[in-house]
Amino acid sequence: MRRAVCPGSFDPVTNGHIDIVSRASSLFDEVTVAVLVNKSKQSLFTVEERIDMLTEVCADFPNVRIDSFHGLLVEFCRERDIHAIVKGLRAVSDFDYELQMAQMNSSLAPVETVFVPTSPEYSFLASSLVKEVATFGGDVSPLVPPMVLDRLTARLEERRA
Ligand code: COD
Repeated sequence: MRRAVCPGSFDPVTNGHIDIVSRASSLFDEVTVAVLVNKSKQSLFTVEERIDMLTEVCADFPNVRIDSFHGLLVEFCRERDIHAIVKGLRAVSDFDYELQMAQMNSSLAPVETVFVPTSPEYSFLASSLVKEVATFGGDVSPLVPPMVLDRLTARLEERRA
């Protein structure tokens, strides 16, 4: 069984993430989307809320499951017998850091990182920018699934109240 992990913060999941998960699901037998639990990082959505959103938007991919992890990604991979990490590459600016992480991860455990080039329509897309644009009233509807847009709008309204 060829297993892979798509790790990330997913705060919130965007169409760029879904594109990478969809392509990973066609390359591997089983794909785990793993949400990093990072208590030191301020997030807009809780880990449970992010898992809920991912579960809903990935429901059409039968070989994709959602999980969370804390600590080192390679430990998560070791525990689940996963030997591939799938990452999306948006631009050259992503490459330096992603290469460094890939090399560090493979020095720690028998895992390969597979880079999938982003689809051009998502090359500028990042969760942080989606949150910033939405906070200031910009239209992010082409960038996230409708359910995520609803939750994002509701969360930002709660924060403003
Ligand atoms: N197009 C294509 N791919 C995209 C896009 C897009 N528009 N947006 C995001 N992605 C992909 C990228 O591959 C990205 O890496 C991934 O989705 C997740 O993105 P985010 O922004 O949700 O998550 P990050 O970047 O905060 O996630 C970082 C990790 C959690 C992967 C990383 O910090 C990690 O592995 N941490 C665990 C601790 C660890 O093991 N550290 C040692 C590393 S050497």
